Amino acid sequence: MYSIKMRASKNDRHISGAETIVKRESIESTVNKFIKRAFSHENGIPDFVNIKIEEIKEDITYLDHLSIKTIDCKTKEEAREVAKDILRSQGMREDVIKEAFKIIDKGNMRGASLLNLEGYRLEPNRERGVRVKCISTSEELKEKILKNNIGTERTIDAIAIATKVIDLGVIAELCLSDNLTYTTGYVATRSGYYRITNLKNKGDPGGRIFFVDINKGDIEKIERLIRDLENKPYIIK
Ligand code: PML
Repeated sequence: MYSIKMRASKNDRHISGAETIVKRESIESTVNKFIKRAFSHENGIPDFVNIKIEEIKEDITYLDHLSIKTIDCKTKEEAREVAKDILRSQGMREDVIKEAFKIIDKGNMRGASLLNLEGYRLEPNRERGVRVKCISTSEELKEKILKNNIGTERTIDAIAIATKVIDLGVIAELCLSDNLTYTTGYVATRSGYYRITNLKNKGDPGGRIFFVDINKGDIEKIERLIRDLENKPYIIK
């Protein structure tokens, strides 16, 4: 199996990214699809596109996806209350939740932020953040999501990320799309992947926060988690 990753930017600003894990015979068609995606993103035409193809030598973890539920909200305020309720139910403190939204609303996040239960940011490089890589959604799951209207194309990538991070011990994930017009975000926990409509307004920035129960001094644990988030291969079915 091979991991394929695409990253597109303009003037050093991230425009879009995608990744998957495929068999040898699907490499070419996947690369073509990713090139098309890079050049047809509503956030702009890139001046730099990076495509990386790597053989996966590690064992791949095959995992069932978190259950998906959509919660319809009419306004950003209502949506954020729903998101906060879910985060509170996982033991997150009010000030930490507030900090999480503040980080996302500031914008320009390239990767996710790791926030611990005391509200300390644990990612070693705030500019870069943490990237969840080496993941893919099975063809069956993609089809199920789209055919049954459980979610959208964006849900396909996001459910793989959310299922992987929760499996690796992240308590909850809060995500808003960096796509300027995509306003549905989500909160993921062990109990499911909650899509929340209108979690941001059109034009607002996006970002990802991983809430973790790790002390800020526990460097070994932080490094292990980042290594696994970035490199441990998962296929979500
Ligand atoms: C992103 O743009 O990558 C975030 C996607 C959020 C998807 C929410 C949904 O399931 O619709």
